[in-house]
Amino acid sequence: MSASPEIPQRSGNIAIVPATPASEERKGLTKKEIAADHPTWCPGCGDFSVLALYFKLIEKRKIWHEKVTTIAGIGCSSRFPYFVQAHGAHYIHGRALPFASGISLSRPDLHVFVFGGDGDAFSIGGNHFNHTARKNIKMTYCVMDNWVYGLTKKQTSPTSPLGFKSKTDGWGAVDYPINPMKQAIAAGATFVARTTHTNPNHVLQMMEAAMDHDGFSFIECLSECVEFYEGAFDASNPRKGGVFNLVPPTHDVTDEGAAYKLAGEAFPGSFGIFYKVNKPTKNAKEAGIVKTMSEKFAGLKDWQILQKNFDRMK
Ligand SMILES: Cc1ncc(C[n+]2csc(CCOP(=O)(O)OP(=O)(O)O)c2C)c(N)n1
Ligand code: SF4
Ligand SMILES: [Mg+2]
Repeated sequence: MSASPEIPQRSGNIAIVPATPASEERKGLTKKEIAADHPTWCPGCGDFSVLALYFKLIEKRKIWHEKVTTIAGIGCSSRFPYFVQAHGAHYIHGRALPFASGISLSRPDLHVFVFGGDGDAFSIGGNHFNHTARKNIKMTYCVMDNWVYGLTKKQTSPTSPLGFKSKTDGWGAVDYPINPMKQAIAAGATFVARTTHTNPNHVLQMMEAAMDHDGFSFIECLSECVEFYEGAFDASNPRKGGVFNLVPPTHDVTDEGAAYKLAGEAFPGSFGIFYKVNKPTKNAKEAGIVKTMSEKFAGLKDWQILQKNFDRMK
């Protein structure tokens, strides 16, 4: 909790970010400046498109190298941070969100992006998803849903549809899939959107809106695994004879029931923002506690205030 010259400090709910002097005006980073290793995904994998749009977002929104924070779990999609030349972590399978929570809560000057797959998010990481959403910790979680475990070569995932034949369900999947949009709304996410890698403009739009949201923002981005689930999303791709329907303009994004109803539409469903409400974040609440305690125990060092608290618990 102690002040550091490099890390902006909190004052109540407001992050104090040092302004860049006009003389130091910087240009947005180019893809060349932000791209790291050549992505090792299979040719044609939907994940390429999501990465390209993340680069576009960084360039368009002028997120500087030292502010880019890209976190992931394990999976093909979770290789994401390797390919971004900036700060990031490829963390433990299913545990990207708690890791990202620590960064978000301690660094109010950063916007944390988390990328990962459907297995990472809803199998092993399912509990973390629910708890991070309900705590409304400020970050953007983009789940690249391919309806399969790609990295481990075709096992049934929690979003695989009934009947999907995989190495773990040779006769076809028998378990009912989860609906990521319903799960996010029910868990308490305050921004819930759906997009698909085949519509780049829409992906960028959703990433921007999610980044601008003060809270836990969730995006389900359909991202085809051409190796183990080819054609999964053809019905949502007009170039493959499918339909891409936007959320109707009459939809009220603050109406939880209406959002839940949209989430229940049969595939390919609608794309866009289903749900968005403003609720105090854990970030703001914690900052408030830090401020109150610092005032109450003025003169004490941060660790002494913490020690007092621990002593009370004995
Ligand atoms: C604790 C642990 N359990 C299992 C694995 C094996 N494993 C690695 S990735 C993965 C699932 C990946 O699927 P998904 O999250 O959908 O990502 P995708 O590869 O499809 O992008 C599994 C089961 C692991 N790495 N660590
Ligand atoms: S296995 Fe599937 S998800 Fe993984 S890189 Fe290849 S196409 Fe993409
Ligand atoms: Mg997957």
